[in-house]
Amino acid sequence: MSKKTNEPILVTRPLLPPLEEFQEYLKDIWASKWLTNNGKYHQALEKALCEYLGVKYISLFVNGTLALVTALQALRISGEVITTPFSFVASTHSLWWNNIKPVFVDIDPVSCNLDPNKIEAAITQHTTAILPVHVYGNPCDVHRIKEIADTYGLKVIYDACHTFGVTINDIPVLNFGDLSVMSFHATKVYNTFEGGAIVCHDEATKNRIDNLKNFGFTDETTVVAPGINAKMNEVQAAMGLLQLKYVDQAIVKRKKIAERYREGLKGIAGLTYLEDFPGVRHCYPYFPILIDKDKFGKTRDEVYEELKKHNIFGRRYFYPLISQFPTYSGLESAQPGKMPVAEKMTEEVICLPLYPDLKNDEIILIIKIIKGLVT
Ligand code: T4K
Repeated sequence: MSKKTNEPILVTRPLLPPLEEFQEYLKDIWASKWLTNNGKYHQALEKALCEYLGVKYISLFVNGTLALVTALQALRISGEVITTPFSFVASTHSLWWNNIKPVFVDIDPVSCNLDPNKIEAAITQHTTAILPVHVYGNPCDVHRIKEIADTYGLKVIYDACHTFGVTINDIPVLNFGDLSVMSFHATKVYNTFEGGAIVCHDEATKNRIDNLKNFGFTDETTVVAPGINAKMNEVQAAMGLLQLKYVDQAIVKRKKIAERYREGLKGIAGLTYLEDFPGVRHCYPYFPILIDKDKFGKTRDEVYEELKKHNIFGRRYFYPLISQFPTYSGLESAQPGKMPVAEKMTEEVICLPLYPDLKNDEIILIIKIIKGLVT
């Protein structure tokens, strides 16, 4: 038990295709001298992703954060936006960059996603949109959120940065909401080193998004909006094309690891984890566990530190809550006690290592260390 593993076991490691296969793409990019600005690999990846993901339109981005910022611009969102505090900070930073006031609403204890039952109470005359996050790739209650949005005339932009290929009853989760934003960061199930995308459902919106990510240009001399430079380059796009060959088997491996964790950690008092949702095809980006200190006998941080002693680095995604960062903690919706579920969860969560190459004996060791803490 006190044995240290040689290499650190990190919360995640990137999916990497065989280098030789990637070098072929690089040679071609070098020969073509076409490095970015809607090159052939960019175009090919948009097409390939539309097919793979089952969506109509996709616009590639240099990362997920700029895709979020641009998605809000594309729909001209302003005023107040209802969002979750339990996510990576970029979800809310995208509002800040658009001068929009975030209004935080508590999460559901089972899904960890924005609780639809608490959204309506937060709607004011200034509310223009809802920005929910499919946290850990688990779909939000998309039908209920649509009902609320339709009733109050609000837009819905999903932060789908954790979902890749996720479906609800065979319907791609990306097809819900007005827009969905993806991240292809190195730490994600599918990566293009850094990268991101916006999924939309009509050509006019796709064109607007494409203009906005290219300085607002519509042709060589016409600028229709104060756009930004958020284009994905050809090296990223080539990586994306190659990754599509390997992502399915990576998800299968992730699923097996999640199943092994569930099997090994079941029945421990004070330790819970999320189960698969009925009818959902998951992508298993993270394996969060929740530690109830009273029932487990140790705090989440004690579990985190014990793993660290063994060279195992879980991560407290998502601690602190976004609403607890100084940029947002002064907001009325961020005040302590307003979001009891999220406030509890952020103190209890730790994501265990999960990536396709994680070895079985490493999983066994992690489970053993956690079980060794049970008093
Ligand atoms: N919305 C949501 C819900 C998100 O989760 C994210 C990003 C975004 C929006 C924004 O999308 P992007 O603009 O990032 O495309 C990481 C990622 O940087 C971030 O993309 C991700 N969410 C977030 C949940 O995790 P950190 O600060 O935890 O990264 P870091 O550098 O500590 O890496 C995590 C682990 O991965 C470490 O143990 C090391 C390992 N790692 C990392 C990198 C970069 C590798 O093994 N290789 C690598 O290349 O944020």
